[in-house]
Amino acid sequence: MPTLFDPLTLGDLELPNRVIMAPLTRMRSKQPGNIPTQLNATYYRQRASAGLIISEATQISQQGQGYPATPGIHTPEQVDGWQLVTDAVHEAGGRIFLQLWHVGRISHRSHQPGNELPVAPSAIKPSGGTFSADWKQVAFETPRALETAEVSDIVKQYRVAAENAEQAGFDGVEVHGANGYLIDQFLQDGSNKRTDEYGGSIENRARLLLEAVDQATSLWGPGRVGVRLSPYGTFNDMSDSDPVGLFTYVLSELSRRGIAYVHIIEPRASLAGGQDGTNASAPRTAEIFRKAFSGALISAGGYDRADAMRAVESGTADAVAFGRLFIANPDLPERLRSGADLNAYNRATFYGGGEKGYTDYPRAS
Ligand code: 8OZ
Repeated sequence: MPTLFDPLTLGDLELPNRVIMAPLTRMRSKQPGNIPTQLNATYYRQRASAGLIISEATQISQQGQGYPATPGIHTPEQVDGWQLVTDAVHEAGGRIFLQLWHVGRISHRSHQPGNELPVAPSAIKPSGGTFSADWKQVAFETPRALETAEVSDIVKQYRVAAENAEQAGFDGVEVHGANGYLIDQFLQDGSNKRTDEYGGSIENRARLLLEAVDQATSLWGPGRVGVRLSPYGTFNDMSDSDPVGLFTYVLSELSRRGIAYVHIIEPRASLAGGQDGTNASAPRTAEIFRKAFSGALISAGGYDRADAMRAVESGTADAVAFGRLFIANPDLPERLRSGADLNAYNRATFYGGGEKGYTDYPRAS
């Protein structure tokens, strides 16, 4: 079996190692406009030794935004901003995919065009809240259920965003189908009570994800498209009556399409700075879903060095994605390889702000 430090063929890409930088929301884009900057480029450049960088979740439209200062990929200024990032990563010898994101009901009017209600598969209010556009803690409201025709518009948003990602110089795209955002809201029956072709059966609930993926693969080719999923995750008030049936179907359809990888978040992971999301009773999903997908599997969620090495060496995963450890250790692959001490991360600087807690974590040497 290979080790965490061996190369990996991931779709069309050759990765020098299997230490992946997880998508990490940092809320540091330029305002107004949600535009990536030179500071963001510096942050990603520092982490270019990752086998693959997956960008922070990036809204495909204004309607798809749910937190302040997250970057978008739907305006020319954002495409230019991302070009700074991809150039920096490529100059440093790295590879970077853009994560395509629509938050659905995990939003607030202050982020929405015309201050309208957030949209969702069904008018079901999630528990909890988010930050408004001016960084105030606000409760979620009951979202507006999308009309069937509007779902096609959202599929088009994925298409345009995938085109913009190509223009911005990315190496591929990851469709965010995890953590209770729009695609996951469609997938899981706790949040999807629709009676049209996007609700009801597993096939219907998976339709939006697969249509978004088909837009991405028709443009990029399957070898440059990945999908992120979080079976059994409870973050953002998610639930499903049959996670094994649902995700086995989804993974078989993704296998058929021959995409580069799926990226599965272990439900034991604590998300959003540890506020929520730990499902201690859930199974190890990398193990139960490994057989259901024929391409590469990236596993994520609270891995340490020993766990990650074991996951790859035992064949449970082809690669492991690290979030918090990559925030604090720009040279994480080399530190894990050599067994060097790791810098501790500071939760207080995860979201928002500038260089502090972003580009000032030191390298080991
Ligand atoms: C933490 C804070 C805000 C958003 C996810 C995009 O959970 C996120 C996210 C995480 O996938």
